[in-house]
Amino acid sequence: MNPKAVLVAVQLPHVSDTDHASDLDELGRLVRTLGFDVVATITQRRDALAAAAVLGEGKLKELAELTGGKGVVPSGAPEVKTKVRAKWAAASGGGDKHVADSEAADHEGGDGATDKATVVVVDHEITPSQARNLERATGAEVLDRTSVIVEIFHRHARSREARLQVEIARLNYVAPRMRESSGGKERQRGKGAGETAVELDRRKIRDRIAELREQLEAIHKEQENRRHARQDQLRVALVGYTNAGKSSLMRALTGSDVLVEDKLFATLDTTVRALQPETKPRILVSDTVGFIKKLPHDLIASFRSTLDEALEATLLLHVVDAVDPTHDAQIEVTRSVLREIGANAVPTKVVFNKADRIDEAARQALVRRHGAEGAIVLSAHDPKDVAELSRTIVSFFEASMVEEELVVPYAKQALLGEVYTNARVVGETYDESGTRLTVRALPGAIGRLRRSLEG
Ligand SMILES: Nc1nc2c(ncn2[C@@H]2O[C@H](COP(=O)(O)OP(=O)(O)OP(=O)(O)O)[C@@H](O)[C@H]2O)c(=O)[nH]1
Ligand SMILES: [Mg+2]
Repeated sequence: MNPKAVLVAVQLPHVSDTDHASDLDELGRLVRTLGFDVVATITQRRDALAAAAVLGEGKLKELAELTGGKGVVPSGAPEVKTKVRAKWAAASGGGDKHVADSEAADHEGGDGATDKATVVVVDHEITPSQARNLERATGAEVLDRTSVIVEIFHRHARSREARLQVEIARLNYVAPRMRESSGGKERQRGKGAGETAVELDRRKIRDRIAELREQLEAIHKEQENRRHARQDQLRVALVGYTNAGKSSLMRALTGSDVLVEDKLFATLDTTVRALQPETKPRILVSDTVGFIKKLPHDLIASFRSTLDEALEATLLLHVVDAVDPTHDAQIEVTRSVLREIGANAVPTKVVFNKADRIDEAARQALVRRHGAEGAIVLSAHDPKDVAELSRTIVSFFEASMVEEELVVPYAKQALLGEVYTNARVVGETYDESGTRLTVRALPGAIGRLRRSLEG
């Protein structure tokens, strides 16, 4: 049996009912991705979050009935650390410690009150004292949206790079919240003058972040070299909201076996594969991390290098889940993240995916609204659609390529391989100056080849 969670949200005056509902729906999916059953949702219309514990007194009691707490914020000394915070604090101590995937199971233990929810997830950024008060009133662990996302990233991170990035984001996220973490007082007493425990913790965290950044830097150097080697190649990147079907399209377009899951943030690493059937020169397709609204800023920053892949693409396919009723909002989120990373100048084609799950009227509505911008409506599960998308990609690159003549001197025949990788050779003759090749390639690639042939 999965541990149980209750969602909590305040509907603020400027938020419409539909936005409120879709926010909560998405939060529910995030929480389920983390392995919880969502057993209830408590919402309240208020002008602002209650300063003490997010909800007003009455609603707080209602919530506590689901979690088995008292429903009031007790006055007096604070409680013990929660598990998640304790783990974060432990992780900041050093070592590549990672919370095992069994973390969700931890919540099951404890007092054995299995019918009660053990976690309360708040759909707002809350202060540490609001979190603590809620914990004390409910007896449950309290997470906010950001910590849920950070935790999913943490679970799904596979490569060393993604693990480092998530660890940095966790530390960045936890450090500013350390001030009120309990347990500090006692340690402080034992320490004498100078640094307080909190300052010590913060310094440790900063040192650890610096250390992690160094390791990440080394990985990035390596990647940059690899990217440099690929810079003349034809590159298309799949970007878009989480769960839109980027990896599914990646699989279909490249015949690869990247992970596809009905989970949010299934993909955290960028994978690069050649478009199938292979073209000359070949076209590389990259799959990227998905976006989500209210994505914590430091998470965007830490995944920026993963997204550099998108920045360097010649073409972006912006994949949209045509079935999701909120896809317009998802398109906006994706566009704003692309702007933020500076990828908004890259030519982009919008691809409405999962067309097998919408009816003809909905399909036509999409074409009417977005067809003029060149949007495509398709299904990653339909081989015909995928073949057509593939042809669209190929013709995009064909249109960007130019045909020119290159002379490879006999002394430089070793460069022939490079020409064949980065260009399509459509004609070949020989004379006293060397091999004369008529090639088709992107103008940048031809320029670079020319320089290395003449240099
Ligand atoms: N019916 C239908 N389902 C699809 C289609 N494309 C993807 N899906 C499903 O949608 C879910 C998400 O697909 P993914 O390809 O993992 O999505 P993603 O965009 O890579 O998601 P993240 O990596 O989590 O950001 C999976 O359950 C897929 O099977 C489609 O064309 N039709
Ligand atoms: Mg994916």
